[in-house]
Order: sequence, then C-alpha cells, then structure tokens
Amino acid sequence: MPVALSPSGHLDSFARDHLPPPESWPDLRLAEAGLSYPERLNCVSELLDRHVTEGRGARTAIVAPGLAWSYAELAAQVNRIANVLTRDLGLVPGNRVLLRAANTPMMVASYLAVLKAGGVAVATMPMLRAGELVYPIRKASIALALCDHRLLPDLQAAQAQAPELARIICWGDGGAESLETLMAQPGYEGFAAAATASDDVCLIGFTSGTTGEPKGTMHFHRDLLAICDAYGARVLQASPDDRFIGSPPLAFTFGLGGLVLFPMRIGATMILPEKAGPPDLIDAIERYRASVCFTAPTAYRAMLDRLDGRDVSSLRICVSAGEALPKPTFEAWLAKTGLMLMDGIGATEMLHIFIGAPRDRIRPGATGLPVPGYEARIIDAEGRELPDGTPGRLAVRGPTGCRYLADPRQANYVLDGWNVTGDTYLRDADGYFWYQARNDDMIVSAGYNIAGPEVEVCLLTHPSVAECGVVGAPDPERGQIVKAYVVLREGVQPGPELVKALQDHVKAGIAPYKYPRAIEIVAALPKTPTGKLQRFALRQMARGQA
Ligand code: 3UK
Repeated sequence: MPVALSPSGHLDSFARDHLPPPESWPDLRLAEAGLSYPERLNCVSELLDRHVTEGRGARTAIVAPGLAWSYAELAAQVNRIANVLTRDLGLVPGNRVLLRAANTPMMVASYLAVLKAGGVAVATMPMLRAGELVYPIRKASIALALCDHRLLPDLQAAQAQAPELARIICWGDGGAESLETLMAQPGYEGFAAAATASDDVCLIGFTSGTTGEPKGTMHFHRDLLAICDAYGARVLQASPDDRFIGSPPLAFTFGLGGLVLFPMRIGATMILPEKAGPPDLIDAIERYRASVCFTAPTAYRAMLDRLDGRDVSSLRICVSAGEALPKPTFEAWLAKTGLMLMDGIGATEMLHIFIGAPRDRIRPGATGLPVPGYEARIIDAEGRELPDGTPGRLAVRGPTGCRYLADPRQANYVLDGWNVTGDTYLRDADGYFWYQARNDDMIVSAGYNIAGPEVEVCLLTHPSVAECGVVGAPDPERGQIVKAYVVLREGVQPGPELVKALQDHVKAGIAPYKYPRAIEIVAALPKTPTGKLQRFALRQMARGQA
C-alpha cells in the first residue's frame, strides 16, 4: 500500500527512520473502519486533558492502595513529569524513554507524560532481568529511563552493558535527584501537549519472543485511540461508571489497553492493586468493587478454586486474552459467577484485540467475530482464502497493524497487506472464528495431525488437573507422540493409576488416537513474562534437551 504519512511532529526522527519499507506495510483501513483522526493529534489530550476541560476533572481516574487520584490530579502529575522530561532531562519529541515499574499510579502518570511530551514510551516488564533489558535499550536506542526505585538494580546492571542509556531517574526513594523532587519545582503545573502527528510513533512494544530476539512493534498516537474506538466502544461496551482491574503489566499492550486506555477513553476508573496474582486479584476485586476485569485464562482458572465465600458480585465484564480460553474454564466461570468470559485474540503487532464477541453474541468455545473495523480470513500456505470450516492460517487487517522496528521479520508477519498472526483458526458458516493451535503447535503422530490445545482442553476437564501443556515428543515409530505435562490440583497424589485415568479420560472425550501416550507430572509449567505457556520449552524437555 502507498504509505503517505503526515508531517512529523518529532524533532528526533529515529522512529520514522526505522519504520518498515513501504512495500511491507499492512493495509491500514481507518476510513473503512469508520474512524478518523485529525492530522495533528497527541493522544494524551484526548485520553486525559479533554476530561478536565470538559468538566469531568473531579471524576476518579486511579484508585490504588492508600491513594485516589481524580482526572484533574492525574493531569497535574502528568504535567509535572512532562516538564521534568523536557526542562530538566532535555527530552525532545521523538526521543525514546524506557519505563520500568509495576502497574502503579506513578507508572501510569510517567507513561502518559512521555506521550504528552512527544516522547516514545518503551515500557518493560518488571520481571525482566538485566540481560533482557539490554536488547530493547540498544534496539530502540534509548538514552533516558524512568524507574521505580525498587526495580533499579537490574536496570543499572543493564546500563553497564548498554552505555547508550545515559540517564536513569527514579521515583519512590525521596532523594534529591528523584523524580518527585524534580516534579515539585515551581512553574511545573501546566504543560502544552507536544504537537505530534496522529501517525507519529508514541510507543514501541517489545514482543516476549518465544524464539529469537524480541521484536519492537511501533504504534502511533492514533492507534491508541483506534483500539478504544473499535474494540472498546463496539465490543467491550463499558461505561464511565465502570471500575477496571486486571493483572497484565502495562508493558504488555493487553494491559495498557485494558487497564489504562479503555477506561481513560470513557472517563472511567482504573484500579491498580500493588500485586495482581490470582489471590490478590480476588482480594482487590472485593475490596475496590471492580466491575471490569482483564486477565489471562490461566488466571481465571486459578481464581476459580478460591472464589468460595468471596464476594465478586461487582464484576460485570471479564475479558480473557493472551492464550486460548479452554471451554471448561469458560463453563466453570459461568457456573461460579454467572458471567460469560469474553474471549478475545489480540497481538502486540495489532496493539490489541481484533477478534472477540460482544456480551450478547458470545459463542462458548469460539474466540468470536472480527471486531467491527477489522476483517479476518483463513488462508492456505500460498495466501489463498480457504472455505469456511477448513483450518488454516489466520490473516487480519484493520485500523492497526504490524510495523516492526527495523526488522526483516516484518516480511513474515505481513503478506499482501494482511497481518498473519501465526495462529491456525477456522471460520464457521456463521462467521465465528475457532482457535485450533499456534501454527507450530500441531503434532504429527503416525500420520495424524493433532492440535496440542485440543488435548489440553480435554485434560482440563479432569478434576485432578490444574494446568497442562501438550506437545509432540520424538518417537522412532510414530515420528512424534502426544506428550502431556500436567500440574495437579492441590492435594492430588501422582502415580500410575492417575496417569492411566487421565489417558482414559482423553480417550473418552475426544478421538482416542489423540490421547497422550506419555504424561509427566510437573510442579509448574514454563511461562513467558506475559504468562503464556512456552510450548517450545516443553518441546525441548520432550526432546530431553532441558
Ligand atoms: C495468542 C490467543 C487464542 C495468539 C495480546 C490481547 O496476547 C497478546 O499479544 P502477544 O503478542 O501474543 C499474540 C498471540 O497470542 N493469543 C492471544 N489471545 C488469544 N490465542 N485465543 C486468544 N484469545 O497466538 C496470538 O497470535 O503476546 C492479547 C491484547 C493485546 C495483546 N498484545
């Protein structure tokens, strides 16, 4: 597609200079999606300042342990940080800023301040260690970081290996050089948003690559609004009185959208508990009366066992994404809470969810329908569209799409203007999309194609199973055999009888040739920082290499 960009508002042209070559861009279909944004756009004016100027400044923006900020208070914090960035730290529009913190109010304010000042935010997962921080610093050429002081040591260690990171400013330690001290300077109350173009890059999200180096996905100011105006308005349909909560880190675009952008677009409240593991999440939902929850299917499953005697009746919308939602988890959540989980597939490349169903059109077991504004289809290896009912590669296009930072792998993700996510899906006659597997998660055993996730779904219906992962293990006779790694529920004793019972359970539930010939009981499954099962690590274990 011809890529015609608006005149940039960046002084530092790094982002524009490292966009993919025009021929490998995805089609970006804003008009077709019924979306339009002005040529000059700073998304923070729309997400935050507009609420203050239009008289909603007293509404609650953030609730966290021991703290509540109105929209006006959040705007004031953001202005002070933006002044520190530009006046004390020399930030010019287009500079990248690394952000390192848990999901705290200061993290949200810092993120928004970077965008308001025209910077490019590069948020990093709190659990990343020094070695993993070096790559994004170098790749995105980052000279400045804002960091929660509790997470400083790993960033300092990364800085030793990536000296281009010239300056780290911390908050929370109360020191003379701290962000808070700088923010308190007189004259820092107001800040005019940088006049960025709607298609200037405002964030680089690094994928938690399962193999190879992480990929930096670049997103524009308008993209942050587009996901709110497409998925948020047309599928999620939350209201300004909703109170959003969840577990994904803001460095994962699932968390950024679900916990910050969607609530801010409509002037709703973000709840930011300090900890957000499944037990903490239940505590926080109860304590703060959260009504909209964003987390992964495994977290919903883990919460299920702990819901007895708890009051989560404030919940009305529960979004599940990041991994396939097994139908047994959907059904158990419905039975316990009366709520249908809203499944949705998103990707860092697409910024957020592009297939999902509004609450009144959920079909249990299916991911859903293309989010209005997006198109999706199933293609074969040559890129030809396949008929309904046939599994193939999922391809999507819409207002957002993949733009890797200086990365030849762009050509693998975008084909003919379509974003090809690497997932095997099928579409039914009613237009619903059904997840089958990641393309490389198909197991070929004695000539049969077996989707690992289908076996996982079946195993999860057994009462002894807490979590599981199913992969192919090399086998001299069959090429591969189906091997299941299983985490047992608390109090369940492992043993040969249990293995046999699990195998029989699968044979009774799905075609018997799919049953796991090998089952290994493990204490935990390997996961990415975004909480996804690392099937490649299981495959390595199955090959005896781990
Ligand atoms: C898988 C799903 C089945 C799928 C994400 C919501 O997960 C997100 O982004 P990532 O880049 O991973 C993308 C890949 O994850 N996946 C995600 N959701 C589902 N598979 N059912 C689902 N509901 O393989 C996809 O290609 O980490 C999710 C919003 C923003 C995101 N970045």
